[in-house]
Amino acid sequence: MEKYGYFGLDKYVYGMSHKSAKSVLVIILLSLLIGLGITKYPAGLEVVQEAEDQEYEKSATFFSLVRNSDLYGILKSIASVEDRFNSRHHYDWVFANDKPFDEKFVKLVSSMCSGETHFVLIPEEMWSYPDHIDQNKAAEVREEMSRKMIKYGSSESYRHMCRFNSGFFFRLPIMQNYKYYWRVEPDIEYRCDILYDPFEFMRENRKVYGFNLAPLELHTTVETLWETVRNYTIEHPLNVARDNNMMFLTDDDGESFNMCHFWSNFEIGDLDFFRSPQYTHFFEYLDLKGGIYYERWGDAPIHTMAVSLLLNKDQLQFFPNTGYYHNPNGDCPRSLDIRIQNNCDCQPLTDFTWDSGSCITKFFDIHSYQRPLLAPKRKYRPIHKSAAKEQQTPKADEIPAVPDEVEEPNNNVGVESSSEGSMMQQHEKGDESQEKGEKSEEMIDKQNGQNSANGEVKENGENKENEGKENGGNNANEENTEEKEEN
Ligand SMILES: Nc1nc2c(ncn2[C@@H]2O[C@H](COP(=O)(O)OP(=O)(O)OP(=O)(O)O)[C@@H](O)[C@H]2O)c(=O)[nH]1
Ligand SMILES: *[C@@H]1O[C@H](CO)[C@@H](O)[C@H](O)[C@H]1NC(C)=O
Ligand SMILES: [Mg+2]
Repeated sequence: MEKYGYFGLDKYVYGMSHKSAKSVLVIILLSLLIGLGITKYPAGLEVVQEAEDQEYEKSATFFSLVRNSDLYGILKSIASVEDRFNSRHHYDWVFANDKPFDEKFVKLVSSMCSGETHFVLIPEEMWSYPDHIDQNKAAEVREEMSRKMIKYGSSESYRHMCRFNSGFFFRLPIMQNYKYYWRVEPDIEYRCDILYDPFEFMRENRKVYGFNLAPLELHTTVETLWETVRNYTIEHPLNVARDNNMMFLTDDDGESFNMCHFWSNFEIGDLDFFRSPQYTHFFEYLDLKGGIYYERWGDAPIHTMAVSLLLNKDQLQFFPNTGYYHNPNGDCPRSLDIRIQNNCDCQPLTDFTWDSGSCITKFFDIHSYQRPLLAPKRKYRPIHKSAAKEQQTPKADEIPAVPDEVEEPNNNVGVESSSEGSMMQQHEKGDESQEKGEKSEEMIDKQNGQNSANGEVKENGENKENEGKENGGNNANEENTEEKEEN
């Protein structure tokens, strides 16, 4: 099985220059084969793979839902995506808006994309109340949530946005041309090179949903979502995958939602799944219950619950080490080797992946993946329940005493290469016993030879972090102040 990330890099780095030469060969061979009337190519013939790749490249696209006012934010995101990945691949980019894009937007944006661009207007039925929603009740809810100062609680358009992202973006006519999408929001950043092709990885490994960060949702926005989804699984048990990822969503065997969700501002997904009868059925059930408007169910928890229940858990893929950043959370490889390998310009102390407010530990635990060596070894703790307790005893993430130099190279958990030969090695036993040998981020910081000021920033961030446990990443940690100012 082919390894991705650290070991597989040469294929992606050094293989590029041969590509055009190969294409010529493919065309010649294909014409020969077609000329000979051979329709089925012999297995193992390299050109067959290459031909498939070319066809496949056309069937993936970046996707951004944006307003005209998001112009400069999305330009920044595009510049980063192109710089770190797409300038080598030229994938298409679809931009969708509930209002017509203006000329300046189209000009500036299309000139920055290296692939084909499409600017589409969202049909009204995909961006409005469904008939069954009582709009007066929805307005009352918005007022009440506004009084409670719940983020976006007062916004009507935010709810249309959540509904569109939950149930409709994959139904846009333009999206029918594609099998995979990669979602990009304004003002995001990739602070590392992405040296392999995640789309290609998704296809080759039959992955359906790729994610990156997994913070905790604001519980005030999803009061009845779990009960609704649980009812769905009871009423439609055949729709639930047998080897699902449900344990990611609950710490008490299904009784309650633990607020863990894949942060949907980054996602790489298989559109055919979202267009499938299973997902459609699931979405329509939730849509009918009205929680998108009567509460503020986000597309992130909706997608997360869908992919965690309707799919087998090996159809989900964690994509770390991209240096992805969406305020206030980011991924930054803690390993110096990986940062050098991927040309990262992120500050490892800003990494949220292994933070105590992150659910990646939980994901690794239930998948029995071994954590990267520099990740904390402590057990996943159900934070949402003990949030009050934790507030009194803020605790920095522990980091094991492993200097970068001795790190195993395949710790670059770019992606697992297969469910058997996983790059995420088997999960180590005895997490707790290792806690004593762990050290603070300040110490790791010193090992990496960085200045001590960064350690202080992290400490402040850690103290604050406990207040914002169930924040969906909304309460910025102080460590992110820098990035905020950059935006
Ligand atoms: N066309 C359009 N796009 C929207 C609208 N509201 C939000 N979006 C887009 O929907 C996505 C999510 O909206 P955001 O405002 O980023 O919401 P969020 O990520 O939950 O919160 P922050 O990024 O912290 O503000 C982004 O790509 C936005 O550009 C809208 O009214 N119209
Ligand atoms: C779940 O189903 C039960 C039993 O039918 C019902 O009483 C309850 O209201 C449902 N919950 C939600 C949130 O729809
Ligand atoms: Mg956003």
